[in-house]
Amino acid sequence: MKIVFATNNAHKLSEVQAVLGDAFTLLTPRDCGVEEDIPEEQQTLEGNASQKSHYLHGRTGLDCFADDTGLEVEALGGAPGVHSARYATDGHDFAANNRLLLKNLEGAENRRARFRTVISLILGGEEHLFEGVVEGRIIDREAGHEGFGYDPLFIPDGYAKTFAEMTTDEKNAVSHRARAVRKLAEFLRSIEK
Ligand code: ITT
Repeated sequence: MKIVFATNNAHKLSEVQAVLGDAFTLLTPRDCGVEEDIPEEQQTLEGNASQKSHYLHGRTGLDCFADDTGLEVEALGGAPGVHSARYATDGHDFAANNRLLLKNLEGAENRRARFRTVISLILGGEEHLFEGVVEGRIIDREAGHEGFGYDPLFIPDGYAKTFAEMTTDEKNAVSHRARAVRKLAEFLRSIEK
């Protein structure tokens, strides 16, 4: 099955392709002639995922899905949350975001955090939402070079290493995104029958 993934994030693309396997061919916005940034201006993950999938569907008329993800830190009242990409700066500056997160958690005893992914799928003009969550904690210095974003600071519950110290397959065994994508895949397989 061919489906468009409304993302400009190459890390997300490879994680999602690894979960979906060969039965699904993912097309990027660029593959469909969409070169511009896809807008995400809402105040919730659900709103942003929905805005991105609707935008791409509007531009191409194709079935597509989008992922919006946030890191929700308990001691910071759920921040950076929907603002995860632009926590420290206007751009996607992962290093600056991680520095700011560590600064804001200095001295905090409660390091609990969760990643939450919301996927919006537009299929035959109708929208379907899927969610994936992983609970864990934020450590006090970066560890590992795999993955992206906040991965060097996040250890999922039941593990002794960060997402950035894991292979893609190890991260996909427990991650927020993989959990949401497995729900998406199950839904797509069920309607193909
Ligand atoms: P698209 O909107 O093009 O899909 P994006 O990078 O803008 O890509 P999001 O708005 O969903 O995606 O992501 C917000 C930020 O959250 C992202 O820039 C990373 O800093 C962080 N993030 C998302 N998923 C992550 C993951 O699996 N591990 C670590 N950080 C992640």
